[in-house]
Amino acid sequence: MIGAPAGPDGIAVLNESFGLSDALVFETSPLGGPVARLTAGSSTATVALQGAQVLGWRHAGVERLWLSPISRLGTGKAVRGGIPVCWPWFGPHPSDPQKPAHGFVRTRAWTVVGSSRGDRGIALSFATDCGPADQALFPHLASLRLTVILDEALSLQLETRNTGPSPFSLTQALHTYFRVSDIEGARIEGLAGRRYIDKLVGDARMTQVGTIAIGQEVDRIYLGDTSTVTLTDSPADRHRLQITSQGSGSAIVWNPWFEKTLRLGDMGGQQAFRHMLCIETANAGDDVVMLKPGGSHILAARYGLA
Ligand code: TA6
Repeated sequence: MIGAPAGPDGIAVLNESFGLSDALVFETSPLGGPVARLTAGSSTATVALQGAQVLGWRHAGVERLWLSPISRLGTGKAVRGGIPVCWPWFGPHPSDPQKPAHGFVRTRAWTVVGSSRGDRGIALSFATDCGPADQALFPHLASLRLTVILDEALSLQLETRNTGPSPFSLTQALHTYFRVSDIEGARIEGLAGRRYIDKLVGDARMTQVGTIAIGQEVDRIYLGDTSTVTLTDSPADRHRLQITSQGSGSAIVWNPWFEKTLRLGDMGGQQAFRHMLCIETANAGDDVVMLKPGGSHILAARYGLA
């Protein structure tokens, strides 16, 4: 296993060990840390070793993910945008507000553990463990592996294995920031009739009626069958993005709108909320994963043009 590279030597070792000619290249990102650049056909993706976080995905000539223009790697804070990995809890810690929101693996260096090229695309795998040093945060032992696959789509598979002697419960998310031309033109289909927890109304339980349009701050955990969701950029948009999930019983829809954008302070502009929309494949809310010793669970998402 190769840890986070220390400068050019580390990048050279990664390319020697896992590079795949021009299809998979490791380099130092302008954001200030090591990244992998994947190329498959006309698509490209960029993944940081920090958090095993996808930072960008360009498909059919269009950048599909939103990334704050003031994002930086190596600051100790999660990068705002792309696909942060939230684990082993989603949102604030259920009982200890001192613990970091969305868990503690999105800011750490993951280890590259494998790469492969198939006839249609590229796969790159990262790993990290929840070990003795993490027990104050999460008193269990676990191994994580995130595999990113770039072909005619972008797929992520997050596998958790309980490597300790005791069972534990887990909530998690692939916290994906999609780029939209203008939030008020975006539409989300596939969640009509689903119950959701409205985080902005005291966790009130509501039911989605029809297609989702966004005209204010939205922070909802949809429950039940959320396995196929479609994002349309605008009514005139021909490119409908389809999100298919596995191992997930919940999906979060989030847009901070204006006031929360100001409070967050790292969105890169007061109107940044107009160009992003989070649709997150998760196990969150009532959707909790229980893992026995030796058990494992895969949370997977695939993004492609419908
Ligand atoms: O997924 C929605 C959410 O839980 C929001 O409540 C907001 O906190 C967002 O995640 C971003 O969280 P972060 O810790 O990355 O600022």
